[in-house]
Amino acid sequence: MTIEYGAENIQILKGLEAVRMRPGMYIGSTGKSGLHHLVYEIVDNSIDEAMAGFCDTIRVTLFEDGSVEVEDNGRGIPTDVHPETGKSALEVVMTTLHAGGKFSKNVYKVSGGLHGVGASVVNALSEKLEVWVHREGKVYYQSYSRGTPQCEVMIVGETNKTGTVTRFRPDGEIFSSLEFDPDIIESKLRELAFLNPGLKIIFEDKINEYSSIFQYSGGLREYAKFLAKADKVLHEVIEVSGEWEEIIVRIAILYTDSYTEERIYSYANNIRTIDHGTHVTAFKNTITKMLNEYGRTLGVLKKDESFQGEDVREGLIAVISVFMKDPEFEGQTKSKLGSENAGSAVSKILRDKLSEYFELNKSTLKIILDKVLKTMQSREAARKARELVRRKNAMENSSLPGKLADCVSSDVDKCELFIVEGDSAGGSAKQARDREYQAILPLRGKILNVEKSSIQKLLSNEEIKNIVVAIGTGIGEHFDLSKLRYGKIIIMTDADVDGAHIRTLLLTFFFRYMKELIEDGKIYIAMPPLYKVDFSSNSVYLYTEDDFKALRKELGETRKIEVQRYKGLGEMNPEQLWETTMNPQTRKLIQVNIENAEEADRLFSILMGESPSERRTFIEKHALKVTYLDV
Ligand code: 0RA
Repeated sequence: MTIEYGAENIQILKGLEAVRMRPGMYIGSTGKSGLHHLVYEIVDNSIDEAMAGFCDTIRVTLFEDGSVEVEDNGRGIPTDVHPETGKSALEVVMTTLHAGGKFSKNVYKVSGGLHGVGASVVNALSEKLEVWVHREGKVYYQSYSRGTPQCEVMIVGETNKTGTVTRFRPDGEIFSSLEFDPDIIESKLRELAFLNPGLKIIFEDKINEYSSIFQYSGGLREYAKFLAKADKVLHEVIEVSGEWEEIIVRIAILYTDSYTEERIYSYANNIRTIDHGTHVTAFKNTITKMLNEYGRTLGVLKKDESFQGEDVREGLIAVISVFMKDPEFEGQTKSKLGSENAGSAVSKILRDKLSEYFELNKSTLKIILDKVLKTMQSREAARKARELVRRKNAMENSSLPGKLADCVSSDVDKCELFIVEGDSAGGSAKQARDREYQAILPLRGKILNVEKSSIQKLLSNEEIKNIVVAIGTGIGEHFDLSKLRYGKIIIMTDADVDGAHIRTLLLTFFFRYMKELIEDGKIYIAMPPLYKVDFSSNSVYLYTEDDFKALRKELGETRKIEVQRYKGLGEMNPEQLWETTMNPQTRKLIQVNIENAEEADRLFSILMGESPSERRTFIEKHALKVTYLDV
């Protein structure tokens, strides 16, 4: 088959050549993100067809040869031949830059930037692309290589369906990696299904033989519930929507009783605006204003009190989606909505519709006000506690806690602070220690019920305050490493569940408020022995269950052995405590070390979070493990 290269063809080739010369301009990058962008571009066209009301199912398939296929049951890309150019509309769409908009009546189609660049860009960046259009009883087909048609549009069969199938294999000359990440694609498709209620999106991964179907009639309502995951939700999802000056606004609001910061997912024309923008700013301002007004009228707030934005957003999940003509995006990655009128639309719709909703659902309003009030009170309490700590820090050594048995030396690197569970073990430790370098701070038994405490409450706890004052650095934004009073801070707790709780609580506290101490390797966990075994005038201490089992095996059944199992530090006399747990020559210490701070934060959140089952699993898996950890 011969293809004529007229003036117009040359023009087209130039256009697609530009795409191949500077792919980043069209799809953001030639890395993983750009590669995945190709899929979204093609899916986006089918979503447009769905939004226009002509398509209800989209199927996305990953093939073993590295190609992706997107199939929809829309009207099919028009195939009629343009009388002047003699070309099929299909070919024009697939080979002309920005041709998409010409055919699409969808006013919410985003043009320019990284979005909606169209099928032709994907075509230009694919080693091979094939398209099948089912339309008017026939199957039309054309294939391309790097954007250039390999044949005319031809009829390859008959059909009783309508729709478009596009299969493409990205070009190895362009992309640094050709491997699609099925998880990334799957979650993108799930997101699109949430944003387009009713639309069925089928994902099929032929490489891993995995498939899933996403279809949510509840749209954003279901999305908010999905985002809440394990958190306890405080009410039914609130959904408000409306249109103002041709901007469609849809918002879902859901409060959980978690202490986490807000989770706001925002979109403009189905495009995720990671860096938020005008729509989100308007949402935050309006909801804060409204809850303050309600709080005041309903007497929840005192005259001189008001909710801060952060109070209103703690534990909040919100999905904000706007549709508008010609949205403007800002920032390096064009992921922040800049259009001012989107903000106005959100403010207007939210104010009107949310007050209507609260009018009909007073109990929900009350629940939300209570939650926000509690957050405000904790924030106040935390602020007071911080101030107290700061004031204490400012004072001289004389203000060191009375319970602290400080060491003599002021050589910080050599000095150690033992934080000891229980007054009785504290007493033994005081007798056992090397008073030149070792300081002892006993903690009263159960310092706090870790299961029920918010981190804010911790700050006003007397024992925690003592720790902060003894360490000397202050906390949070006032943390000052140069004021550190000990080179090692050693947590010494019993080898039981309570001990594990206290240790986890202290670690959470250090992680949140004195992270640098962990990063600098200043925090340690003491390892008291689990067993003392006496046999034939020998006496050994064993620190792990495994070591104990190994010794039993070694000694066999025949010899007479005496086993003592230590349940708490209090069961050891000062000499034993010194020898086994405190003497730098013989003791075992675990250095607390955050290799992956993000992961640690997540685990700590679970511990402090609201899902009892998740927390229990976490404690069993992580906290208790430390009890029997090998050095
Ligand atoms: C413009 C007009 C018509 C269909 C489409 C675009 C269309 C494009 C894509 C891209 C992927 N799937 C698609 N489905 C439809 C139809 C015009 C008509 O039939 O009157």
